[in-house]
Amino acid sequence: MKLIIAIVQDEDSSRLLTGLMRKGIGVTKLATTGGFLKAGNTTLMIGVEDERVEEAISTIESVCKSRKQLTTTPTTISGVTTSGFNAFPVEVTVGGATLFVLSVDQFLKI
Ligand code: 2BA
Repeated sequence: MKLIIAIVQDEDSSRLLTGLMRKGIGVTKLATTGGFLKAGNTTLMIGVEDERVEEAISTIESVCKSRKQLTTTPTTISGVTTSGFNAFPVEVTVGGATLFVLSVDQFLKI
């Protein structure tokens, strides 16, 4: 068995939950925050049998889209780092999904 940890954008999370549940793939949704943008995103914990990992990944691929987002980056003026004030906008491309696929030693329901 594998545990897929999928970090996705909030906009895609509802459709992805529905898509996975329709296929009988169990999933748990967590509200999370990205370290760089410090904005909300969604982390899904998806436990699947080894032979269904590709199916789960292709479901994620079909739903999650990359998007461009504007952020402001701190600037340094005279050695002083500013945040918000004097910051300039920078465009970043947030990926459709960031995935970690881990091997599961034991899967128990008690
Ligand atoms: P954030 O950390 O908020 O990052 C959002 C997007 O900002 C990233 O998209 C990337 O395009 C950009 N970015 C991140 N760090 C950067 C940096 N140091 N310099 C310039 N641009 C940077 P993604 O790479 O698609 O990541 C989307 C979200 O996935 C991340 O949100 C974070 O929550 C998670 N993530 C990405 N890599 C991770 C990792 N190695 N470990 C844990 N979580 C990760």
